[in-house]
Amino acid sequence: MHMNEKGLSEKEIFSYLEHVKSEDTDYYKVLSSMCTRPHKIAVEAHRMFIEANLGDLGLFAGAHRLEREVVMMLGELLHAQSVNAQSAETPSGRPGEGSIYGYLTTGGTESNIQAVRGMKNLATAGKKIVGTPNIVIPESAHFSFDKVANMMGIEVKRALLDSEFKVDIVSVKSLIDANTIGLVGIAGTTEFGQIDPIEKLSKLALDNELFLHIDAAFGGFVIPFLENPQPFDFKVPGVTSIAIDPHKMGLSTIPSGALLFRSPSFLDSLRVSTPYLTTKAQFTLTGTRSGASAAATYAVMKHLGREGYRKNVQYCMQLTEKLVKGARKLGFEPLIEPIMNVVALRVPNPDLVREQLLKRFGWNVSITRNPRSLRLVLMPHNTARDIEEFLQDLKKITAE
Ligand code: 0PR
Repeated sequence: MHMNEKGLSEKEIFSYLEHVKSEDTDYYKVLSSMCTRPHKIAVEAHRMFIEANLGDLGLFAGAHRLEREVVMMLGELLHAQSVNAQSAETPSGRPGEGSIYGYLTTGGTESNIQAVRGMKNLATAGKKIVGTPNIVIPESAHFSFDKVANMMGIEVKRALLDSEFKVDIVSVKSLIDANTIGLVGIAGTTEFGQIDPIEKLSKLALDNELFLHIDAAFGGFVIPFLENPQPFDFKVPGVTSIAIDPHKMGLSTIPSGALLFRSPSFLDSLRVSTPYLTTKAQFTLTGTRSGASAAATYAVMKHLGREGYRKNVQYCMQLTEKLVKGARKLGFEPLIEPIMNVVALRVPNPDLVREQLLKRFGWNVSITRNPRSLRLVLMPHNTARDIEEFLQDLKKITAE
């Protein structure tokens, strides 16, 4: 592929793009993804703000307003106390008083990186750390923490899981030492959809004066809308930061993530001066960043409201129950009773079953690492009929 000297016509370009797009899935028969088709109102709003750059807030005051409003709505959802939203940068460069502190990221990976970067900056400014600072995370943490370990000059220690795939508090405790700066808990693990014992982690964090980051990239738009939500957010006193992704169960467009902090000192610790911009400081990891995703997230959150998200979660949970019930009839048990719309199914030879499901029937499923099992994420793009068909296909493959 080379760049031609003379430009091609729009028609030529789009005929090629149509052709290439046909290689993408349209989410039909996808049971492996934590993303889904964005809500159409999010797509419209995204288009409307397509050129907005939140890296230069002075030029894009409107998009910035939408970012602040989204941060405020997310703060409310996650029980942050105050009411005036404050996004990552303000014209004065200083976070305001009585605010919800946070900004829109590109997703869980950036949020996790920034949360740990904030911990490191604050801890090394305050504490006498001799040697390499470390954090303790669950064994089940998303691989974005491998990137944290690789880029941040801190040690990442992994605590064992209990029989229900929640982090084992005794193991976390045993890994804390004089160089530990923070803990991580997960509210909606990537592989099992499990929620760590956040209140116990909170107590450990408070007793040892540690930061506690909650990765609710997936669960943030699920747990608040479950029938019996478990405590995972700022209501739990030791929680210092939360990652939540509108581009997963929030039904917004990619790239829409968010990182919220309990206190302004966290944002301040991420500050970099931006001498020649229209604003004095930036607290974000990326410089140029999408205002379109702020508009998309604003639009879908306002349009759906709590009721809309509750219905969305109810729908996905009904699919989850249907799948588990059907799988049990075939003799396959889930590794845990699903907490949210993620199912890990114990089937014989999961790697082979996965391969056959794709090759023979076109189903995209994934696999958990330890133990190896069939991982299925039930998303708004799936239907009850799909689940019935999937179960029939699973039966055919496993009966042979
Ligand atoms: N934290 C948790 C708990 C996650 O599940 C994920 C992503 C992240 C952080 C990182 O988020 P970003 O990828 O937005 O930076 N979990 C999904 C996964 O790894 C991401 C995904 C989504 C993968 C859709 C595939 C896919 O089709 O499975």
